[in-house]
Amino acid sequence: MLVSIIPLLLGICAPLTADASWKWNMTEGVTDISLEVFNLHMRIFWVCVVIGIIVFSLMIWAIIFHRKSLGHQAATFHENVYVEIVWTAIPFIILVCMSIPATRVLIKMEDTAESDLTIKVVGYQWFWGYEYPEEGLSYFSNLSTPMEEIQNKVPKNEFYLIQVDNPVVIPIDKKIRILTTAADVQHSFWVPALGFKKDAIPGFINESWTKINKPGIYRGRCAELCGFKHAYMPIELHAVSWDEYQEWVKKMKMQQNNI
Ligand SMILES: [Cu+2]
Repeated sequence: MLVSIIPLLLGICAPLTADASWKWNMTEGVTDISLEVFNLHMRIFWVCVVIGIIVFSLMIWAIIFHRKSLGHQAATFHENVYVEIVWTAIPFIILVCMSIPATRVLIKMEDTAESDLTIKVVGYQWFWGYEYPEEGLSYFSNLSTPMEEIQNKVPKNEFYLIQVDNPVVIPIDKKIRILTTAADVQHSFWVPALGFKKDAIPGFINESWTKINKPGIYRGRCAELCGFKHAYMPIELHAVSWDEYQEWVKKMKMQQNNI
């Protein structure tokens, strides 16, 4: 039995190890907040690993060495006040120790004060709208994957279903306040590299912020099932230098004025 299972498991795992881009863990992201979230995740993960090792070791040890067939009898812990205090107090202390750094990061995530720029993100069925109130700029961002690829008439390109016509452009090293809302049903703005996900709800404006450290193209998706083309509204975010951002604003304004 075991002999036949091992090659099967190796077969399943082989493509995962062969693909270097396949990662087991969550992303560290490209902002200070996303790194803090990652570190928090790792710290809590190791707490869980230690608890898991202790609990399962005790359980396996008890199952093997204190089994009924060896003549052992079940212990009577019922209404043992000392044991109940201990197994309530220990998880309580662990949870409090985990919640203090987590709350600190959450409070930091909510602090949108002193931002350099505001971007309003509006979710639509099934595309995104981006508004830059300070720049007087607004536009829509639609999926740009050709229909022929979706209908399997031509081979799919490497950015299949994750490419858009007008990406959202954000300058790096600036604190950007992001206002998220929706025009029809609920959507959710999620770019994993930024380390947060914000619901886009009609009639509500949710606030968040980001400060990207590294230029690059970061991709995300709508993370709230919003209808039959939910998979067709990706987010493509271009993080650029302040000068490149200014250039892009100028270009977009010229395009808008020509229309
Ligand atoms: Cu959606």
